[in-house]
Amino acid sequence: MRRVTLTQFLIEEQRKKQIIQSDLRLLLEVVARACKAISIAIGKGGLADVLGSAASENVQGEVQKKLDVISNEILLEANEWGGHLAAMASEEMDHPYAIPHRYPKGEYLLLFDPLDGSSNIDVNVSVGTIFSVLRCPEGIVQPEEHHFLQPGARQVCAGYAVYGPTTLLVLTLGSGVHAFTLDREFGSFVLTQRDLTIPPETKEFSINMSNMRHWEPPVKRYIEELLAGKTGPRGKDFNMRWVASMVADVHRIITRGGIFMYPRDAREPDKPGKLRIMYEANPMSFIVEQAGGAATNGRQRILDVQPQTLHERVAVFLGSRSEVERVTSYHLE
Ligand code: AHM
Ligand code: MG
Repeated sequence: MRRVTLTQFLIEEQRKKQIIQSDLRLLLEVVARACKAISIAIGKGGLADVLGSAASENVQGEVQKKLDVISNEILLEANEWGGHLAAMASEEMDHPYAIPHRYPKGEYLLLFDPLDGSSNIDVNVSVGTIFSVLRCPEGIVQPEEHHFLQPGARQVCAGYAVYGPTTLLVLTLGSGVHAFTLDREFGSFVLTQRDLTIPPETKEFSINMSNMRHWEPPVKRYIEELLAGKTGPRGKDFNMRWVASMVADVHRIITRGGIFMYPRDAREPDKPGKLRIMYEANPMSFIVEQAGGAATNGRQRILDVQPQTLHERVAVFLGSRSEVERVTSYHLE
């Protein structure tokens, strides 16, 4: 097979489909380079002083890991100077990050979860970076928080990197989902899978079962039916997997099917779930839909939800279409 690097892929897409302008291409290449740098920082582990907690909390009151802070810095530094962005927002920062005045500004907004699943970092399990690109509303030179609050359907592109046995970058520009593997010797991302598709049927589900007592009735009903296996209403046995890194769980689903759920629960009744719409749910839903799957909050397509605040949370059901439709229909009954 001809070896296609990320750069070549993006240039060819631009020629064929006219879907990537050169500033968007620059943006994606810069994000990919930042993911490479994060991958290197993570890979050093105990050899460098990067493991463990930083002495800080993020806006959600979660203790930040040193690598959360390092990854956030890497993404900011890589992206602030290129002239392709109007502003950035991160799960790890209270407010949007304005592009410093000394640099030119562009027309895109970049949002990211710099290190998703970072509670796994000290135990050497896969973690990742998730990102989403929106267009800055026309005529806005100093974007504020409300300029980011666009429904996920307006994303221009989205992607994630998984730092696992290999480092992978998975991307959608709204025309299929493609995976690139980091060739560590050459230092470049190489296209290894084109047009990933999620099988519509599955026998695998992904949820943190320890929260079962806090779930709403439709989720309890759905999971109980899966657990009943062959002799239950579903007539087949299901298998469960939960890495507790959304990137790793979603990547498994993109690869071999399944359903991923983080429902709202009674622990924090005023918060609809744990995952954040702007940094996690929207980009992953865009990718999953582009791979032929579905993503809802139990009641509505996630990409149609109008976010009200930057760090808003949302319930998430995504993956193989038939399962997402079933659990959504239980909520609507
Ligand atoms: P994070 O962005 O702070 O790492 O939190 C998000 C992570 C997801 O990757 C994962 O699906 C979920 O939290 C796991 O939550 P739990 O520990 O409740 O199982
Ligand atoms: Mg996260």
